[in-house]
Amino acid sequence: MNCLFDLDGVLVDTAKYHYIAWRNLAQRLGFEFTEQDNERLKGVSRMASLEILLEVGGLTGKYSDSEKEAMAAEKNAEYVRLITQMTPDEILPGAREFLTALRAEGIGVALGSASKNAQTILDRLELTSLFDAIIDGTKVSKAKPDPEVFLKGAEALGAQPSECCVFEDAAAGIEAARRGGMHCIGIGNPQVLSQADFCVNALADMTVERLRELFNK
Ligand code: B16
Ligand code: MG
Repeated sequence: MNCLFDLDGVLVDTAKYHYIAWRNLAQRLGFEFTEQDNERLKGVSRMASLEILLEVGGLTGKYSDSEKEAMAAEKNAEYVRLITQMTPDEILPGAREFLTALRAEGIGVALGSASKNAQTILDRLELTSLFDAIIDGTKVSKAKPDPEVFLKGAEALGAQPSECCVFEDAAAGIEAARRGGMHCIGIGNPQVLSQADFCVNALADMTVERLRELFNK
């Protein structure tokens, strides 16, 4: 048995930092970007996020590729400034305890995140040593709901997809797990994450026993 974890929304809430940096970019471009708009960016890659932001501002098609690269770089520079201030206090409830329990049982643990900043975040949270493999936005070419990130995670753990369980907070991530042939546990609203095997509010509600039940059913 092996576990694959999404990062933002599962182990830590980085969405609030993405929001600050995207909102400030929108402000410089002359429009307002709300927290509700930001919901659409969860689990979405950086460049796809920029396209959504430009759509919100009615600016789709107004900029060249190099101008968009520059905007994304500007946003990322601010985001990186924010996440380098993070501390282990920001780990979401139960995450460290669950990862530690999995390792104690010899269960493989990998990260499957869209973020190109995942390594910085895990280091800031002092979680890196709890992972056997880290697959992030620097190692994949296809964004969720494509299963690439999770298939690479399974491969790095030396496991078949059917021997893996994905923990995800975004519908696109659940779909990626399903398309990869994996079990999947949703973190959050069961109505939004209806394709998951089951949902919990947070990793604090997970135990190794509950995971074993899922695999034995
Ligand atoms: P970066 P996840 C995702 O992380 C975030 O949910 C999403 O909002 C962000 O745009 C994406 O990472 C890319 O992040 O700009 O740092 O490469 O949920 O897949 O862990
Ligand atoms: Mg996420």
